Amino acid sequence: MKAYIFDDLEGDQRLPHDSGEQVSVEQLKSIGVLPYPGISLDQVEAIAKERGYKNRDEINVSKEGLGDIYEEKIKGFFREHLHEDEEIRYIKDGRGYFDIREKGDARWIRIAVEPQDLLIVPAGVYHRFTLDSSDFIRALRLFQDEPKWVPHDKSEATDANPFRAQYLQSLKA
Ligand code: KMT
Ligand code: NI
Repeated sequence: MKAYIFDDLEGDQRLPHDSGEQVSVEQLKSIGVLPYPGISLDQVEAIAKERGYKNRDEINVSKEGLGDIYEEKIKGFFREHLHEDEEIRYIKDGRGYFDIREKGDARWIRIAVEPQDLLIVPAGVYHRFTLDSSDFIRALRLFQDEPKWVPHDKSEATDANPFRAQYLQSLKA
């Protein structure tokens, strides 16, 4: 689960865009992102129990998996957005990149995920997702209760969202 600063150069979102500046696990944790690289399903179950994730489903992000809504979904995942709940993903197959705003929101931290990686993205942080050039990922999505993770695209409204405010407050602690 390599993490680095996104180079912010024009070009295919599916390419690595690695600036060469590494981001440590401590830096990720300092913005509330929890990486669990290379864990087993049993370990996922233990974390789900501990954090109270009761529901789950599986998503296949690929042309085959999404069919007619493929293009629209790929575009939507890559728009800067936040959720009012944690985004929890356990990668079963394939690869992709989660881009998460660093503290202060100036740059993207790009996290490359691969099979057996679990990533927890906190509520209120701006982020986006893309497939890599293999164009396929299959992931377990975990939910605390009802699947409730509408993406709220960045706007003046999300800047003022209470979950956003709570997240920013948590960074000061
Ligand atoms: C999301 O909400 O960004 C996704 O579900 C991305 C696909 S799961 C790796
Ligand atoms: Ni999201």
